[in-house]
Amino acid sequence: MKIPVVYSPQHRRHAPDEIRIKNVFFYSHEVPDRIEIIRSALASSNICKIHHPRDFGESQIAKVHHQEMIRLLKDASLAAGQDGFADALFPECYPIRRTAIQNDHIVARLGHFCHGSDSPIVSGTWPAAYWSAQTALEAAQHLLESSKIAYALSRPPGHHASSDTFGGFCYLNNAAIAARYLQHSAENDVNIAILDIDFHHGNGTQEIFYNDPSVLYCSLHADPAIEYPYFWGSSQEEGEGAGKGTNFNWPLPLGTGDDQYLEALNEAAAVIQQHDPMYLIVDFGQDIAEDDPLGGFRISPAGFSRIGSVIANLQIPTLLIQEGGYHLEKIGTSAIKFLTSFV
Ligand code: OKP
Ligand code: ZN
Repeated sequence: MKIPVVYSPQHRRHAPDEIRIKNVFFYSHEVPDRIEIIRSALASSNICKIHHPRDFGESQIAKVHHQEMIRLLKDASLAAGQDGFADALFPECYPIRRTAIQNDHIVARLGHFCHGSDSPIVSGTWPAAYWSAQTALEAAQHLLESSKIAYALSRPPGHHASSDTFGGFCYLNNAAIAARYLQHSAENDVNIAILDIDFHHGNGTQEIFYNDPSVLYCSLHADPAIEYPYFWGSSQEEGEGAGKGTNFNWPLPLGTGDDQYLEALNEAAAVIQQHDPMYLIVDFGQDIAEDDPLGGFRISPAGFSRIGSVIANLQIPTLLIQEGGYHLEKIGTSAIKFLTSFV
């Protein structure tokens, strides 16, 4: 059985120019080549079969994201490059205390819904983000049709986007959208676990499920004391209200290698087993690899195989969703090493 991999060429429409001032990068590395490279590596590996996503509709996105943020993402994409607007739109003023004052100006709404300076909106951003979410939904559909694993080549990534904020290269939270779809497609809302192994903490996903005991969130990532997203990801963040005890963070030091990573991963695997989920969503970021330009861990190719086998051994139907991973010479091999344990 070949592993179903879902891919849409629509991601290429989100291709902002690199934006930097001297050596300060605002937008870089999150480029269309990433997905094309992974896809061609998987296609030639012989262990995967590529599928294109169906359109599951905007209603699936609206189960996670506020209507006003969706409207802004669409309007900003339409405005980019038109009527005196720049090709790449950024907020100019952030009402960080979330004033109730309404202002329908696009630049005002950008500030209202954006949490970072690294996420330009170009004319293709909405369609790319829309199809990135549909890609995750199509892969989820494969699990519902009893695949044991499916891999969504979603781009742009999603785990930094919350229900009403975008940032960190992320516009729509693909994992959260897929989680809600899987939950609602089952007879009773079933338990889901999300394991986020991207180098960065998935603040958006954490926030979406923070009060929700039915979706466990476990994340291994660089210590936010010294890395993006800086304000979220400490081990004290355990969930709130009914969701207390269903959020787990493993902040790890820069330089973390295979053995140290596997120790934390085994702890996360035990937590997941206890939650007894019907589906497991893995937010997969190859930016944990050694020498990733935006990372700082040192996971080797063999490490990716070991990570894959810990997760495969859980024997839970697994939806793999692409997040980060920026070392263009390594992301293909890292994905294949990871997947080999599932064949
Ligand atoms: C997205 B994902 C570069 C600024 C980039 C955001 C990093 C987002 C990573 N100096 N800041 O989790 O891989
Ligand atoms: Zn990342």
